[in-house]
Amino acid sequence: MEHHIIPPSHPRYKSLVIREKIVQGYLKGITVLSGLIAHGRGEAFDYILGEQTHPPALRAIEAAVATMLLAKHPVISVNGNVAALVPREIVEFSKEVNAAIEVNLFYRTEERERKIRDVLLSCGAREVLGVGEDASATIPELHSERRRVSPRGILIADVVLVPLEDGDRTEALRKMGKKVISIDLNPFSRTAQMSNITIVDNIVRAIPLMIEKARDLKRASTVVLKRIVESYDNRIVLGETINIINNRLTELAKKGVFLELPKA
Ligand code: PTJ
Repeated sequence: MEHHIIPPSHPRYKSLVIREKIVQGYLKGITVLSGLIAHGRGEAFDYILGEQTHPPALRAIEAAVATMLLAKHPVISVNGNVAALVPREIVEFSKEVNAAIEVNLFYRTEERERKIRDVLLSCGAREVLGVGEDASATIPELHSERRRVSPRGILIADVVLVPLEDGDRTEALRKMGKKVISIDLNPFSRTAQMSNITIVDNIVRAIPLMIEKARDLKRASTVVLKRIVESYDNRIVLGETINIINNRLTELAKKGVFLELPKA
C-alpha cells in the first residue's frame, strides 16, 4: 500500500499526519472519496481556529460528557472518517461512558461497514452495532442510507454522539426526541446548528479530551452532572465560537502578513 513519508521538521507536520490517516483510510476502503472533501473543509476551519481547542469547546465537551454519563442508552455513531482518524480513542471513550458503538454510514456498503467494524474490534471494542442485518430498523423522515439503524443502538438511544455528521440526520434524530451531540469544526454547518451540544473542535483533539473529562466526571454525583447539563446553552457556546473566529480574523487582518521567513 502506498505510504507517504512526512518529515517531522515540516512546519505543518501534525496536520499532514492527520491527512495521511484519512488517505490511508481511503486506500483501505474505510473512508469514502467525499470523506476526503469533508476533511479538507474541516482543515480549513481548523486553520481559522488556529488548530487549537478554545474555551467554548471545552465547555461543550464537559456538557457532552455529563450528558452521556447521565444517559440510559448513549450511542456513539461511527463513519468512515471517524474510523480512519480516531478508532482507538472512540473505543476507549465508549468504555469510559458505557456507550454502545454503532457504524452508521452516509454512503453505505456492507463491505465498508464490516471493515469499519473490524477496525473497531481490533482496537478493543466489545461489540459494534449497525453492521449488515443488525441495521434492521429505520429512522423516519430520513431518505439517505443513514436511515438504517440498529434496534439495539441508535433506535432506542436517548443520547447520540455524531462526530462529522451531515445535517439531515441530526435533524431527524432531534425530531425523534433524541439528544444529539456533534463534533464539527464548522460552527455554521446544519449539524452544528441543529445539535443540542456542538463541540467545535477537531475530532483528533476532542475525543482525547472527552476521555480525560469522563475519567474526571465519573466520580461526580448525579446532582453535579445535572447541574452541568442544565447550565449549558449551545446558543451561547456557538456564539462565542463565532466571536473567536471573528476576533482572530480581525487581528490577522490588521497585520496582513503574519508569517515571516526564518532567518537564513
Ligand atoms: O463515511 P460516510 O459514508 O458516513 O461519509 C462521511 C462523510 C464525512 C463523507 C459525510 O458524513 C459527509 O458528507 O459529511 P459532511 O456533510 O461533509 O460534513 C462533515 C463535517 O465534518 C464538515 O462540517 C467538516 O467541517 C467537519 N469535519 C471534517 N473533518 C473534521 C470535521 N470536524 C471535526 N474534526 C475533523 N477532523
